[in-house]
Amino acid sequence: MSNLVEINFDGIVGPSHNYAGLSLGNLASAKHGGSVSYPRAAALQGLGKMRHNMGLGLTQGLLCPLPRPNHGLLAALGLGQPADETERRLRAAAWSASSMWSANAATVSPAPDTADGRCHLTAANLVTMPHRAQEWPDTVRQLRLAFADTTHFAVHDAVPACFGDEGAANHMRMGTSHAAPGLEIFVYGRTGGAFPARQHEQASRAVARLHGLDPARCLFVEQSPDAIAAGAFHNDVVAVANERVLFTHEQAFADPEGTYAAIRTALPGAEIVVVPASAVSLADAVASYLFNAQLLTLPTGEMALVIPLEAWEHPAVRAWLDGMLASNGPIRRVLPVDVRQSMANGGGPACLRLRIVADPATIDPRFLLSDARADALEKVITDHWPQQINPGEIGSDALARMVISARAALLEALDLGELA
Ligand code: SUG
Repeated sequence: MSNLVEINFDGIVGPSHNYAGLSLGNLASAKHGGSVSYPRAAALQGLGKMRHNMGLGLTQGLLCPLPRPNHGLLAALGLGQPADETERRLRAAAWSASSMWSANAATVSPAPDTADGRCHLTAANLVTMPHRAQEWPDTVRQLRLAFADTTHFAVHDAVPACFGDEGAANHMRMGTSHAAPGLEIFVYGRTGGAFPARQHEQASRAVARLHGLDPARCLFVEQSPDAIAAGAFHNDVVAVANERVLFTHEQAFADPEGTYAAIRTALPGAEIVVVPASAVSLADAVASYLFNAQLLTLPTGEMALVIPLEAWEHPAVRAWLDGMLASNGPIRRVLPVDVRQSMANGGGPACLRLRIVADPATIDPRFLLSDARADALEKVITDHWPQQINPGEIGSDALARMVISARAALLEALDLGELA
C-alpha cells in the first residue's frame, strides 16, 4: 500500500552563504549586495524552520549544499584574480550558496498526475542567472541519489538552455488531496520588461510533456508583467497553492479572472483567496514575502500558512492576516518563522523547500530528517560553518578551505559521502 504524503525538502544553507547582489530583478538581493553575511546563523535559521515544520507532525526532507567554490566554473571562465567588478561578480557566482533555495531545484509531478504512474522530477536549468545556471548538474546527481528507486521516480536532466526554467517556484499543484490526481499550473513570464522573465513558456510545456501530464489537467498561465516589474522574479513571490486552495495577490497573473475561472472549471470546489492591492500593495507583498509562504495541510486537516517574520511584522500585511484569521476562510493558522538571513537574498520559507508528494518509504532515508539527524546537523553547522563572511573575503584561500571542509563534515555526518 503506498502512503503518498507531501514532503518538503529544504535546502540546507551552505557555508559560503553571502550577499553578492547577483540577481537582477530580485530587490532584496540588490539591496543587500555587499553586506556582511552570517552563514552559521543562516543555516541554523533554516534548520529551525525544518524543526518547526517537523514539530507540526509533517514529514521533512533535506537537500545538501552543492560544492563551492565551483572550481570547474572558475576554470571554464578562465578566471584568476579578478581584474574588475565584472570579474569579481563572476567569481562570486562560483561561490554562491544559492542551491539553498530548493524551490528552484526542480519541477515535480507526483505519481497520480503522470502517464506512467511514477513521480517525475525535472531539474531546473536556471539559465537566466549565471550563479544559478551552474547548479543543475550537481542537483541532478543529488536527486538521482535521493530518488534512486526508478520504480517510483524518474529524474530528468534540465530542459535545453534556450528556454529558461526555474523549477517549482513557477509551478503550483492543486487537487482535492495530495494523493489525488492534481491540476498542475505552470506560470511563465514574457520578456520585454525592466527585469528578466526567468520562466519561459516553452520550458514549462517541455516539462509537462516530459512528465507525461494529461493536457486536460495542465494550465499554462502568464505571470503579470507588473508583478515581475515590482520584484516578483518568481511566481512564488505572489502566489502559493495547496490542495484545493490558491492564495494569491490580485496582481499575480496577467489575466487573473481568466486564471481563476480556468482553475474552477478544472477543479470544482477550488477556493481562491485573493489579497487585493488595496489591502496589500504589490510593493508590500514583495517587501514582506507574504506569499512566499508554505501553505501546509496539518495532520488535523487544518491548513496553516508558514510565513516569514517580515510578513508578520508588516503593518498592512498583519492587518490583512488578522482579518483573514477572524473570517471563516480555509487558512486557519498563520505561523511566522525567522529565516532573515535567507530573506535578505530574496529567499523566504517557500523558496527554501522543494515539495514532493511520495511515499517516504521509497526515498533514500538519508534525505529525511529526524530529531537525531537534526541534532547532528546542528552540531556540524555550529562547529564548521563560518560565523560571518565579509564580501572582501570571497576568493580567499583560507575561506575556501573552511567552506570545503564544512561541507565535507556535513556529508560525513549525514553519511552522504557519494556527494563529495
Ligand atoms: O534566484 N537569490 C535567489 C533567490 C531565490 C528565491 N527562490 C524562490 N523565489 N523560489 C535568486 O534570485 C541572490 C544571490 C546573491 O545576490 O548573492 C539569489 O540568488
